[in-house]
Amino acid sequence: MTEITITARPHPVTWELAATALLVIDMQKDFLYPEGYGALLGNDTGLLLGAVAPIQAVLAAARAQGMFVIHTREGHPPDLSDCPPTKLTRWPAGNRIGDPGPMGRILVQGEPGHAIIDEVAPFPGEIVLDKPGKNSFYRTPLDELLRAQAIENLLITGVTTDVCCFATVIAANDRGFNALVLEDCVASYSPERHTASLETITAQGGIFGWVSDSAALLAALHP
Ligand code: TIU
Repeated sequence: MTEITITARPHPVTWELAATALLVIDMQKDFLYPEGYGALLGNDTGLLLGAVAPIQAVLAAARAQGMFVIHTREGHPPDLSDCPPTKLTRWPAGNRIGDPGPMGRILVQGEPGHAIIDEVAPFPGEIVLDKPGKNSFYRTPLDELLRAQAIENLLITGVTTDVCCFATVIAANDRGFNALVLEDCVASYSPERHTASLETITAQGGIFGWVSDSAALLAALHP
């Protein structure tokens, strides 16, 4: 048994390494490249690119430790059968999930834009979960997979801070998992919402979880 202590706010955590998993959320071309879903929603995708190198460093460290690593991808099958009408019709026709774009159909599984960017591509054997919603537990086997590995603690990385990462932290908290967000390994289309989400997570003594960064995790893994 190996415990690690990670400097974090509102206070440090000491976690069993074998009970800690790394979640890499939705690092897909559709969110990070200027021709995909994120851009179609009116966002500057360049704001997300700063998270790539820190995630690479954390992935390398986690893999070296044999940590349980799970990647997620937001998207829908080609028939959009699991896409709620509310998610489909909230934006004007031509700017919708399933519409054709430069990277294929927007947010559709198997299309080029749906793929995880090469820089943080899953290794063979790592789990990749397709999810139709923002929260990574919704209509995925994530809960069962974590419990099967006796995972209690989640390190949260990926995009975007205030949407899929935030939704996943809130869901993890209700399901009895600890969640710690590595703030340089998550990014938002809005620096203000990034900061506000992290502030909400750590408020009230850590009401939803903790916030730390990649340097603190690497220091904890290699004291
Ligand atoms: N729009 C936005 O910020 N994010 C999403 O729609 N999905 C994820 O965060 N993955």
